[in-house]
Amino acid sequence: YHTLRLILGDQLNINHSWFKTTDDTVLYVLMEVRSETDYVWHHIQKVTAFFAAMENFYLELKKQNHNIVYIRLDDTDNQNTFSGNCSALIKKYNIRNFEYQYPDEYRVDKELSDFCTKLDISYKSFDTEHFYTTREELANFFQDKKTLLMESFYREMRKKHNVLISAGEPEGGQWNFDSENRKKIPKSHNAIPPYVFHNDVTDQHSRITKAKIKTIGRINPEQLVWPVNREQSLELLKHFTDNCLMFFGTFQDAMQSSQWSLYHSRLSFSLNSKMISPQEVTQAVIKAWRDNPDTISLNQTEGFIRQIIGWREYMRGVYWLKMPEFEKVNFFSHKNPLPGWYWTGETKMNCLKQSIKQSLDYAYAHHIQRLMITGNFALLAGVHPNDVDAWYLGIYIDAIQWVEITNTRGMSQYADGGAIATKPYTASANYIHKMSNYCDGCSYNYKEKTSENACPFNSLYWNFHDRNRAQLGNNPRLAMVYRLWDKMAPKEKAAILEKADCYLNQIESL
Ligand code: FAD
Ligand code: DLZ
Ligand code: SF4
Repeated sequence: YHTLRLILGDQLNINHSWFKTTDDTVLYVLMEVRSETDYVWHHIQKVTAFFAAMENFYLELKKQNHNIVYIRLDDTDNQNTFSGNCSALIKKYNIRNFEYQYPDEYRVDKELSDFCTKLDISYKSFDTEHFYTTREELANFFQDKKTLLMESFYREMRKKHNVLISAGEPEGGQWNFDSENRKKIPKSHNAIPPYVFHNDVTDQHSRITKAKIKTIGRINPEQLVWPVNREQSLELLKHFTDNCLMFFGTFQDAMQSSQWSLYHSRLSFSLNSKMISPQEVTQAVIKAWRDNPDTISLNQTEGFIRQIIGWREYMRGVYWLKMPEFEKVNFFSHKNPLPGWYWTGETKMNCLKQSIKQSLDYAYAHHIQRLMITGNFALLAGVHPNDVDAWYLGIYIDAIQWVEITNTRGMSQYADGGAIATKPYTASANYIHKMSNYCDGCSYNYKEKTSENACPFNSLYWNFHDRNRAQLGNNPRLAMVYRLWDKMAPKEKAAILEKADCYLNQIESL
């Protein structure tokens, strides 16, 4: 072979121009490596899903007559890093040219560019041909602007890619229909069950177990629920447009006990591994909306499109703008460890118990559970963002650092001091009660702040704003919060702060 082409586990894009023609001088490689399985404690479903998807991709390329090697975890000559295995292959096959696609993660990007500068053969890197935007596009867009406002980036994306635009104007005369969305699930409403697969990943699972890789969460390796190839990813997309899109916006922020995904698409793993593209998801959703005007309204459609061409591309751009400094930011100087029950779900707080248990069961929680339950609590409790990141980066099926850290450290923990969010995403029990039925089955009382079994979110909420007043007091979006706090009687304030201290001191047993 003349050329070695490396494919990373999250680069499973069969429509990439690399694969348009076969070339006998090109050798492709996919590899299971400890550098990727061990940089954090991943959920076992995430590692098996990545391995299974990688193997299916390997089989597909083989079927299309490409030369490809697949290095398994248990191969005796596995060097367990991308660069180690590539070096060995370059030597073995007397390769004269090395090629790879831009990694989405800073760490891997650095590993590969360092590797290349040491090579004595030629090398070249390629776009992944997946995202709407390039790495630098967001930085260029915001160059002369003071803030990184998602909404302005999103509108630009709509116009540039002609998505939900008619005669130069936003479809329906508005860019955003959020005011029609975000309803609680009514008692009489039965949400449809999640569409799941039954993939047998016992092979991958036993490899991981034998290698003694430290993982978290639960799995039934005979029935992995996640899509592990392109066909299944497209099937999940079809299920979404047929059955979920019609309620997506309406119930986007709702949470319900024992309902682990409601009307969310669960396409994040398929997208982040690049088995499907954001363009085809966008097109399918718009087609479903146009074909079904009686059942699918614009607010559902726009709400979903904003996640794909807005938030997802935005987070990617922010990642490349802010890394590597982003890994270190800690605006509030938070230092507390993550409570141990984040790893077990063993807490009396029902909202946290439900959100964490389902994360351990399915490697999944939907956005509002991540932001307003687990993220909100960690922020109020002053947990070090490193601990928060390590948890989110491991536990979710879709967690790859570019989209994990921007959402966690940035959006959820406000550790960037407001680069992404205009105010910290905090809430007391009032919000959780409004958007879910969690409080109905809880040992704590959502209405209480200081009594014996008062909901911890209530006192911690005020404690957070009181202790961070120096940093947040001038934020106009928090003026109301501080006005309310200042209006409270000194005795009540003292009781709330005392209750918060008491809860923080016994956080492991909450
Ligand atoms: P849906 O609700 O159906 O949304 C559709 C798609 O839109 C998603 O698949 C995703 O690709 C995209 N999307 C939606 N919201 C966001 C967002 N805020 N940022 C980027 N893309 C978005 N998403 C990840 O893909 N990986 C992560 O590691 C990740 N970590 C998160 C951590 C925290 C603390 C928070 C608050 C959010 C995180 N998100 C992450 C964003 C979002 O919660 C998930 O993308 C979503 O829950 C995935 O489920 P879904 O496919 O059913 O999404
Ligand atoms: C997440 C993951 C895991 C668990 N294992 C592998 C692996 O063994 N080999 C691989 O190529 N990729 C894996 N991945 C995905 C990578 O971590 C991902 O490609 C990088 O983070 C670059 O974005
Ligand atoms: Fe969560 Fe408090 Fe409601 Fe319990 S009462 S579910 S802890 S918000």
